[in-house]
Amino acid sequence: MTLQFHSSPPALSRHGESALGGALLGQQLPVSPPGWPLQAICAPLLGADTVVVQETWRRTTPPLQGVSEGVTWRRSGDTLFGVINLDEAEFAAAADRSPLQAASEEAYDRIFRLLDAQKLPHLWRVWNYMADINAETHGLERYRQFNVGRQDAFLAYHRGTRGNVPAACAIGLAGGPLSIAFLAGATPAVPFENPRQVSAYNYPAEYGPRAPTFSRAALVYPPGQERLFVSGTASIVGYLTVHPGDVAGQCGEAMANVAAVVAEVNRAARSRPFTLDELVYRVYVRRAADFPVIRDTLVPLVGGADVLYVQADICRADLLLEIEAMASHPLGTD
Ligand code: 3EB
Repeated sequence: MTLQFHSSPPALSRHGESALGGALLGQQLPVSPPGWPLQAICAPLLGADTVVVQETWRRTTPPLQGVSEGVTWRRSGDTLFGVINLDEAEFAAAADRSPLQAASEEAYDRIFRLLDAQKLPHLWRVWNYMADINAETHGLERYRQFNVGRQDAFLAYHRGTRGNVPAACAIGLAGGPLSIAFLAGATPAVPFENPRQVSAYNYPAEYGPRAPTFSRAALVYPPGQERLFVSGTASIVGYLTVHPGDVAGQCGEAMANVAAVVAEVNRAARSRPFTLDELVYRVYVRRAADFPVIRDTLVPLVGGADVLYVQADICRADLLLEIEAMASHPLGTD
């Protein structure tokens, strides 16, 4: 598995031959070849080509692949990448459960059943996208509905909901299905928290009836690699949003959080320390007009790093951006 970055225009059939899976971002997305788990993230790109494949998870052995309960997946050795898209319209609202909550729980239930069947219990990294993430329906913001459904699935499948939880992001798009991509393996991910922030799974109830189920970062160990995932990271200190309305302030604070969690990771990294200029970043920008300020704030902090800017909504209405990142180091097998 290696990381391929910013291939454009994407030649999907060529990628598909050697890929475990990937993510395709942009507004007019081509149809992906069948059997290839490719998460389509339909959103405007800022300052980049109209469509990119940001990451292709390469496989080293012929893939096992399938579609299980709507989860499209490929597996190479003990690493599995999958994507599930669910249309909320197919989920009836109940008095105590919105369609998004029901769809979120169902999506994670199906993912956990697949991982149980594949005997790959460890969820490493999850990418969650949903429409209208800040809209309030059924008396609750939709992101919070998602958090209830997600946590119920973790509980139903006897997975911990604090501490040992995957790295993740949860992002709002203009429309489309609930879309969840994930990477899983046979070895546990090593989770990390940020000393500047309250763990998301310990957020107080004012942020929703159920806390979000994710860790701030994770180290995972596919064969011959030490791979770092930094979860979606925003301008939150403790559990409070800081610099409301100040996009440059939020950008600096979010990067301070990325730096703090990477410093935590580096206390445990087995390969060598991860540096901020070697990470591959995806930055979600709520208002397209803020892109130049965000880019000008970020570039001095990340040096020559690869950064993809995507217009999307963040899971708190007062957050103007969110930054996620990843990197991979070779690791001798000892
Ligand atoms: C935060 O720190 C910002 O619900 O999976 C970041 C990463 C955020 C992941 C998730 C949410 C999630 O709370 C939001």
